[in-house]
Parts: sequence; structure tokens; C-alpha cells
Amino acid sequence: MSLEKIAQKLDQAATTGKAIPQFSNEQEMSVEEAYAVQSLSMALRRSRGEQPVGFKMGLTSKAKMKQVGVDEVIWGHLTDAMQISDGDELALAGNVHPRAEPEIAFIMGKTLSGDVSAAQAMAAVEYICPAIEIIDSRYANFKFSLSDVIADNTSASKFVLGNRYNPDTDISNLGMVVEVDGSTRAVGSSAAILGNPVRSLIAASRMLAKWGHSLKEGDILLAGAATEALPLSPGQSFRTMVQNLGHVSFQTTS
Ligand code: 0L1
Ligand code: MG
Repeated sequence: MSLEKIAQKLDQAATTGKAIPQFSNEQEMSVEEAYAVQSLSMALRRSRGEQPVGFKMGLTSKAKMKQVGVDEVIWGHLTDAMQISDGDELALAGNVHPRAEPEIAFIMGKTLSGDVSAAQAMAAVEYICPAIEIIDSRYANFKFSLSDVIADNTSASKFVLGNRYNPDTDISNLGMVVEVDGSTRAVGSSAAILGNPVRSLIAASRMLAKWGHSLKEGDILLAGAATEALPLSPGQSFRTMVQNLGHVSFQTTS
């Protein structure tokens, strides 16, 4: 199957909520080809009017790598259509099997590209926010290879950002709690994000440059999850609290 056809099938699965089998069962796909598919499916989103707003890092914690059985950090694209406002409703219709995970987000104040130090990376950040990413693999049973998940835009579906904070806040080891309907369902630390979310920002700068992208002023970077992702069902209230950064939430509907 051509890379264009794979991009179309993934795009169709993402818009209809109908799962598809993983491509790696049928054909070899290199990591380079998988990022090319990701780029082709972004072009389809842009042709429908979606605007790029930044990037996400995926598989940044040991818990996530274990959950999906791969061991490399990956990145994907974010668009304006993926963002929901803090506290808003999220309709689950049209999703395959959505899950949500607690994250930290960076909002860039300056361009960041290539190999950078932690100090250079943080100097380019304007704000940090508590965040939630809603992921939704388009593959049946959340089963995929590394190339499959990269081609599927790293399962990106939606995201929510909380209040913006000054980047002087130390984010290396902040407690993070996930509540569903008021009950604690997961507890972690921002240190689970590559040891420190700043490392995810550094990795994003390096990896994006390799593929001809950079983080630009105003771009959002979702740094990665601090706990495993929790499955969503209609009628839930999902809230993440991050020590010193407050909370961020959304409600699910059918
Ligand atoms: O954001 C993430 O870490 C998800 C990456 C893709 C793997 C998955 O769908 O769980
Ligand atoms: Mg994530």
C-alpha cells in the first residue's frame, strides 16, 4: 500500500471512529516512512481548515513505553481542532477507544531548533501549563508497532491546557494526581517525563529539526504523560492536578 493510501486510511479511521488493523502486519514501514505518512495525514487535516498549533511528545515515560511495548520517544502534530477549553465537554462519539493522560505543556516565546542545552530550551519558553492529552489509537485493540503509531500521529486526538504559569517554576519533580469523578485514579510525578519535562523539550527541539520542523513563538509542546493513560467513557469528570500549577479538567459526553 502506498504511503498516501495509509495516510488516507488513518485519516478516515480518525474521522469515523472505526478502528483499522495495524499496517505492520502486512508490510514493512520504516520510521522515516512513518513520519512521511504523519506529514501526509496532516496535509489532509490542513485541507479541511485545521491549523497547526504545535507538537506533542509521546512515550516519554517508562509506564507508557511498557503499556505499548516500545522504547523510543516519538513526536506528533497538534492542530487547533484538537484543543478543547479547560472544563469543557468532550463528546466521545467518533473516537475509537479514547484514553486520557496527565501532562505538562510548554508554550514557546521564541523559536527553538536543533541541539540545545536545558538553559537554552527554558529561555525559549514563555509559559508552562498543566495539561491533559486525550489519545486515541486508530488501530484495533490499541495494538501497533513503533512505525504504526508514528504514522497514526502518535495517537493524538485532543488536548486541554490549564492556566499559564511563569517558566521560572521548577517543574522537575511536581506531584501529579488524576481524578475521575472525584476519585483518585492515578498518581505520578513530572519526573516520570524523561526524568524532567525539560528533557522532553530538548528532545523535541532535536527531533523536530531532523524532520525540518522547529518550535516557534506561540507553539504548544505537550511534553508527555506522567502516568499511564486511563480509558474514557461517557459521563465522566476527568481532572488532573499538578503541584504548584493547579488543575485542568474536562467532562465526557456520549
Ligand atoms: O502521548 C503518548 O505518549 C501516546 C503515544 C502513542 C502510544 C499510545 O497510543 O498509547
Ligand atoms: Mg501523551
